[in-house]
Amino acid sequence: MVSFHRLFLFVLISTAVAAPASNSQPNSVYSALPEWQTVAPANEDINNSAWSQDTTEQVEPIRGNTGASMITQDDLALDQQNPDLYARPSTDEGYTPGAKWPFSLSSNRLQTGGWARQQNTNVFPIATDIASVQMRLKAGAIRELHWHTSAEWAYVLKGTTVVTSVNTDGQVFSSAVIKKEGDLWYFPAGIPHSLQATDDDPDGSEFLLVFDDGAFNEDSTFLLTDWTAHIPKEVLAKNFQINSGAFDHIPSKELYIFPSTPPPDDEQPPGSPNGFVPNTFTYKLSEAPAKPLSGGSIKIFDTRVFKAATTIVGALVTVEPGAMRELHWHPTMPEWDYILTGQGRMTIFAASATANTFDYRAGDIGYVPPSYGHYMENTGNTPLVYLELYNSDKVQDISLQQWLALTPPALVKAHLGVDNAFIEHLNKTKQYVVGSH
Ligand SMILES: *[C@@H]1O[C@H](CO)[C@@H](O)[C@H](O)[C@H]1NC(C)=O
Ligand SMILES: CC(=O)N[C@H]1CO[C@H](CO)[C@@H](O)[C@@H]1O
Repeated sequence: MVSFHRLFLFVLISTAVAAPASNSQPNSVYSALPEWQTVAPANEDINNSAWSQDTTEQVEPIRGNTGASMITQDDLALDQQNPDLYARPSTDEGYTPGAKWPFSLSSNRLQTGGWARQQNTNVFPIATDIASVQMRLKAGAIRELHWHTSAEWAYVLKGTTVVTSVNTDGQVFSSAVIKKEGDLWYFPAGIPHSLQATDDDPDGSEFLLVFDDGAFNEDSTFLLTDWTAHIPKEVLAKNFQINSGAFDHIPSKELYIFPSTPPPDDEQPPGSPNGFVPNTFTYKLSEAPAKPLSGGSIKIFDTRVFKAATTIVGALVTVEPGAMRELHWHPTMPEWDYILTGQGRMTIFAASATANTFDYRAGDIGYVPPSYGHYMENTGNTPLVYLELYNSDKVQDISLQQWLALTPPALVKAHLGVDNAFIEHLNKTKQYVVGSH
């Protein structure tokens, strides 16, 4: 059938080329079969998940009449959590890099003051441009004074954290208490800072740290105590112009995360003769209004509202059950996702007939390289809330629907074989999150 159409098309084109040129006559090429009719329509086979994510049933790698049962032992819990891997949709093809990393698979560094676990290219190679750390500090505990070569962006998950910082002009960062879940902080690359949990919450605090470099390693940051432990005492004494006895108690190795007394309420840093940092290092995302959408809501933050955060920007997205973050891509920005609550699935389209689907739940990380087409669909019965972050200074995307709505209809029809009703239905406004259908 296909070859017949191809032949037919060839004959028509040859005729058109051979015919004498005439602008007044309809060109015979116009009667050529549209290309979409010469190619088999997209597969209508089973395209939904073979079972719901997190089912407790015995699952098998079977979809319709493809696949077969598994006859040896397998990790059933993981199979149940990942229906779109274990029995992938028929629309998946080839192999993209893995685009899911559960923090549960990160090796957790336990300290007397709390813990920290990280995701970077060591464990999640696709994420070349963004790494992350989840950290818990007990009430009063300190993540010691330090700096690092990448910038640090943070999202408060729970509790109150006091942050301190000083910039290269000796200006001090003042409004330092990050109280609310959903608020942000940001420290530019190389700028020193500290974090300390207060006892506002008896559990202290927990937060998500995101770095603008996929190879970032939490164990390779520059720590105050690690440095002083590696400087001759007389050099320390000369530097501070004081007797070396002042350093009798400096630690012999780094402290990293350690217990301490909770800071008093509203403790302020020492006043600086140079004043305060010009662009504050915190942003109250919790107080920013969410833009309501047909399938949920979105809060976008970038340098237009949070000036200091020049390398990590993004959106807090809420997708109601059955709804979906629409098909889109980001022209040049890699996307890093963190699921806060609920569950969802995402297919990343890598061009060259390559697309894989991944299932996510709270605590999982997703990643989408620049320009890869994708969506995020809520597959659960509760709202899916997640962070979509980009290593960029602006939030930018191309919506598939908006693109097609703003393209000449004949061109769209020639590609997809859609009718006028579809063309009229296209919305020229970016939807972000579409409702269930
Ligand atoms: C297009 O989308 C906007 C925003 O969601 C909505 O307000 C509007 O009603 C839609 N227009 C049509 C014609 O559906
Ligand atoms: C076999 C199957 O479930 N096919 C479905 C693929 O998706 C479309 C659109 O949701 C459904 O209409 C089909 O029933």
